[in-house]
Amino acid sequence: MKTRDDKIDLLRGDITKLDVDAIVNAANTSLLGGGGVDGAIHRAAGPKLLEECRSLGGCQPGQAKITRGYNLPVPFVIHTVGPVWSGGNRGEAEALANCYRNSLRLAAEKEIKTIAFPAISCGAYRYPIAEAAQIALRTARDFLSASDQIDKVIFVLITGEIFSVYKQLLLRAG
Ligand code: AR6
Repeated sequence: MKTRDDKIDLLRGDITKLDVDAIVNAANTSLLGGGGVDGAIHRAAGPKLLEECRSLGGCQPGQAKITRGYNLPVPFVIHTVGPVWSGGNRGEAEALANCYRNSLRLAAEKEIKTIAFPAISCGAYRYPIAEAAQIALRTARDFLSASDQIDKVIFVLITGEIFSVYKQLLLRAG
């Protein structure tokens, strides 16, 4: 039987190159594109992604919405909006956990089996990496323990620094 950690993988690289059922975008509340991983996803998906995003009416921090993947290798993109870090006393941890939880719930609803996440909020939104990585891993583990709907969660980290933080946390008994 697979344990929940057999279902979690780490990968160093560019999430737009991944061939899974869905990749998650670290978007902003407008869902109309931006820099970082959001910019990379929109560039790789092409203009039809923006067109579909326009119809979604934005997204609040912690929520998740789904679109098709267009020119990306994936059939689906799940767009979520992380919290902007502002010291840690403004509900940032709960909002970040909600991003992972609601993305996984939405994926399960759509019968998505493999899903890849970037390090949500760890770029322009300045969330401290170690804390954000802990929330990402804990929320994925909790979800995978409670449900069999998702086969694989891949955390795709573009920088070596963030990759190492995740790796150390994953190696530690959860
Ligand atoms: N693949 C994987 N990870 C990536 C990629 C990529 N191609 N490109 C960047 N990262 P950020 P946020 C990493 O800033 O902090 C946007 O403008 C990056 O190194 O993309 O949630 C949105 O429109 C970092 O570790 O997202 C919002 O306005 C992580 O992805 C705002 O930025 C997240 O960094 C969201 O900020």
